[in-house]
Amino acid sequence: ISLSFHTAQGDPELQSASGSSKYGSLWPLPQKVQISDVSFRLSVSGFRIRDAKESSAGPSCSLLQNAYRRWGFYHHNNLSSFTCSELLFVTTDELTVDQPVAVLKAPNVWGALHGRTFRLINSSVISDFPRFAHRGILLDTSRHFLPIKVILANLETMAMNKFNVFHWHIVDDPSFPYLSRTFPQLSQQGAYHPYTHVYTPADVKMVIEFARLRGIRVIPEFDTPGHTQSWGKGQPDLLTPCYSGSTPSGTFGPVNPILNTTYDFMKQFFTEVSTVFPDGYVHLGGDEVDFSCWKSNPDIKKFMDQQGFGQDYSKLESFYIQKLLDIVTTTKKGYMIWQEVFDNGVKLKPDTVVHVWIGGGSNEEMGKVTAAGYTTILSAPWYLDYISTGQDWQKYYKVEPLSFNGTEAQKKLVIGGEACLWGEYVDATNLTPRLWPRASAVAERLWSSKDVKDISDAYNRLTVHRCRMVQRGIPAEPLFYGFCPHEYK
Ligand code: CP6
Repeated sequence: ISLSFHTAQGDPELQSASGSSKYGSLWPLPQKVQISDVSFRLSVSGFRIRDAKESSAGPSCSLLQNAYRRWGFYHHNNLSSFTCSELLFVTTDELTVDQPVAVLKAPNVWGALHGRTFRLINSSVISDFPRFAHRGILLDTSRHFLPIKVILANLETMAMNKFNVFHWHIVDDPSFPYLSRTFPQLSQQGAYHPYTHVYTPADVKMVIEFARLRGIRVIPEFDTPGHTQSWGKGQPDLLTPCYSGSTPSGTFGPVNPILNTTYDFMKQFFTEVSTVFPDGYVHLGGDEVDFSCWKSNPDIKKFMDQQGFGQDYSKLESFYIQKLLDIVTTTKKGYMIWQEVFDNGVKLKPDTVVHVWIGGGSNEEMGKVTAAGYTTILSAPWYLDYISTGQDWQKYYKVEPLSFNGTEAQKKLVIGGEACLWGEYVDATNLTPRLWPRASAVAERLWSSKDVKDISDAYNRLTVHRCRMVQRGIPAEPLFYGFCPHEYK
């Protein structure tokens, strides 16, 4: 895929209003940037984008035509509806600004989408590709319902930062906003409101398509057997009844792992999920299972004895997860799971992605998971719901995902990471400024080369990148005192 950007030559007066980085406002920094002294003027009227003659997808690819429109470029409208639906996310981009045209080459449409990065002030050659293939943001729509508008605005901002995975932690203890066609009573009973605080099939479709047009995958998480209080409201007998002494206390614990009806339900539910969400992976959770309710229940005790699990409730947890994994495998999906599932020794498919969330940046768990041969993604140092005063983006920025002890082969198994914005203290009013530009620090860590780590250069570029987000209508918070150029234009 190859396209060109027309510019006009000349005008040394026109300088970028950026800070002092020689890379201007480039974010995340491309793998390789060569900037020469020859400069061009950006002429608004003369600015055109067109697909190169040799382009294999451009003119016939509505995905790219839509991108040009979003980017505000003049382009020849092409009414062809051919969709370029390759499912390919590892990209190599190459961009050359050489005299009045800039040429962008990418091996597939997703690369071309990320290839908007360019610098036309000086003649330049940019060649670019991501360091890690999985660059995600987790949003939690259970603790607080997030209106579709907020989710879409976030996807737009993710694209500006070259994130390519939206991890949708869609349901959890407090509410169940996913409207299931098969089990509508789950959201009817479990959502904060059965009509206003739900994601209908049409909503979900819209999110997925909006994301796809920006090269972003949507991976839903349906976390079980813990974090499922809201499921119990619309699905009686799904959760374990807790006991106080010899009588049920009226409260419920994790999913009940000893009933056949549980697995019948999961089979139907995940079959639906596999058709609603087209991505090859689904996140199955498996984190933070509280054993106290299981321990109180006499039927569970009996089952533990029968199975020979003794007092080891993590064996019961693994028993459940194993059956769930087998069910999900029949839906032809791969799965991601939180690290506890691996820690408990559950037998996983070789392509399982283990999601590491406990510990810090230099993470022993990453060593263990990769030594066992599994692919992994890192979130432990990137819990963006945790706030403190000052420039905490720098802490996220300084993380080196491959700093654990391990072989080269192990390091290859680290496919990326995710910034998590858990929803306890976040709703539509504060999500965007809390996430951006702090998540941009994670974006550069996951995209750019390992040795891009000059904090003051990053500060200069990120300050301008943040102004660009604000200018585009994203209320991203400031890094420090100062102002944006657009404030006085
Ligand atoms: N919800 C779910 C959460 C958390 C997890 N899972 C969580 C745990 C500890 C912290 C932040 C978030 N709120 N479902 C753990 C993956 Cl510090």
